[in-house]
Parts: sequence; C-alpha cells; structure tokens
Amino acid sequence: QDGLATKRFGREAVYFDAIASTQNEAHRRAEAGAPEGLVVIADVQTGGRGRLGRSWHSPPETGIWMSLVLRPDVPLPRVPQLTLVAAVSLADTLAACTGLSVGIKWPNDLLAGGRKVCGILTELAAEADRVHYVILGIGLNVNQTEEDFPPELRARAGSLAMAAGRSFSRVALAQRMLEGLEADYDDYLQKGFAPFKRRWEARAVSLGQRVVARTPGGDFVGIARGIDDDGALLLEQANGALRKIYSADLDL
Ligand code: BT5
Repeated sequence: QDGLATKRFGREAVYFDAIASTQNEAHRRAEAGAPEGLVVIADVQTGGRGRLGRSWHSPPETGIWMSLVLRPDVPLPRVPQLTLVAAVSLADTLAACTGLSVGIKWPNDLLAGGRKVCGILTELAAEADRVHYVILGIGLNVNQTEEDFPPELRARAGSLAMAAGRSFSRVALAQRMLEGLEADYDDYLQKGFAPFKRRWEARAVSLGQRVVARTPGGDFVGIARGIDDDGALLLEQANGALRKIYSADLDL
C-alpha cells in the first residue's frame, strides 16, 4: 500500500502467497460485506479461472492475479460495460507504464506484441434486478518468459516482459492499475459509457476486420464494426445487416 494513490481501491487488501482463485475469495468476502475497493491478490493461483469454466494459468512470481470488489449502483443490463471500462482503463495504464502498444480484443482480452497478456473476468451477484456486487478479476502476465507458459498457450499467450524485452515491477504496475481503475470507474458512474466507447474504439484490434464470433448460440462471421452503447459488438454480416453480439469469443 506504500505508494498507492487511491481513495478506495486497494486501501483494504488481502494478500495470499498461494490460493485456489482470488476470484472465489473475493466472492466470499463480498458476501460477508466487504466494502467496495477491497482487493484480493495472490502470488500464485492453483485454480485460476477464466470465463465459462476455463482455466487461467497463474504461475508464481510472474504475474498479477487480483480480484476487486465493486458495488456499482447501475442497472443490471449495464454491468457488462464494466468489463469494457476496465479493459480501456487497464490498456491505457499499461501502455503508459510500459511504452508498449496495448490493444483490446473484444470483450475481455488485452494484447501486446500480438499475444494475450491480460484477461478480465467480471462476475456479478444480483437479487431480482438489483446489483449486489461485482467482482472484477484481472490476470496480467508481467514477467513470464516463453518457457513459463504451457505449450498449448505459447502461440497465443505472452507477457509484458516478452513484448518489451525488459521486466517490470509487479507492485508498481498493480498500484498504477488500481489508480487508473478507480478514476475511470468514478468517471463511468458519473458520465456513463459514452466517453469509454471512443477510448475503446481507439484501442480495439479487430475493427474493420473479418472475425468469427463463437457464441453460445452458434458461430457468426462478419466484419467487426464497433460496439454499441451497451458494449455489445456490432458485427456486419454478409447481407450488410448489423448483428449485436453480447457474449462470444472472437477468432481474428
Ligand atoms: C479470461 O478468461 O481471460 C479471464 C481471466 C481472468 C483471470 C483472473 S486472475 C485473478 C482472478 N482469479 C481468477 O481465478 N480469475 C481471475 P477467458 O477469456 O475465458 O480466457 C481463458 C483462456 O485464455 C484459456 O482458455 C486459455 O486459452 C487462455 N489462457 C489461460 N491462461 C492464460 C494466461 N496466463 N495468459 C494468456 N492466456 C491464458
């Protein structure tokens, strides 16, 4: 916490040498009444999670594995915007701290050096249509070398150090990320999503390109044209119609 210039985010922080998943621990703490801004952070995760039950490789002393408790006063349908707000915020912070060009792949991946360096996992607890809390999980590969990744990830995954050719302080990066997130989150609550839409489009890697969106309802091929006010991806299909994609993995 020394050198952390936030009012709320990370002011209360729980650190673990090893944990199954910071995400699960943050859920437990939020259920028990933890305040907005509580951060759960671990040196290694043995059961790190991605979306849809996928696993997140979280080896020791190389990355930032953290989960932040949020209690946003927004309607339930707007919660997916938080993933995009976080992606924009983190991309800007990481670009500023590393000098790298950091791109966003909709909805939740950050790319540097052409590889995925960061994944964001937004999970929500709600009763009826009231948001109880949101857990924002962030997995950032900082100092891994190619050999630190399992073979099946090597073609697509990378670290900031691999992209930049030098290593970075994980503590300093985590602090700058929390500072940026707090400022952007407050902005989002006050001004809404519109300012982030422009920032998002400036960092998006897939705009104007042909992509395949693999959704729970099937695969859709088209040109990625942007996002709408809800954060859905706008996919231009062969017949010229725009289809809104709310949940998917993109193949570029
Ligand atoms: C994500 O899921 O990208 C969200 C990852 C969130 C991880 C954080 S770490 C702190 C907190 N605690 C947790 O338990 N989770 C959160 P998704 O879009 O589903 O991507 C998962 C896929 O990315 C996997 O199926 C792999 O293909 C790939 N992958 C796994 N580990 C990776 C890594 N370290 N770097 C890059 N890609 C990885």
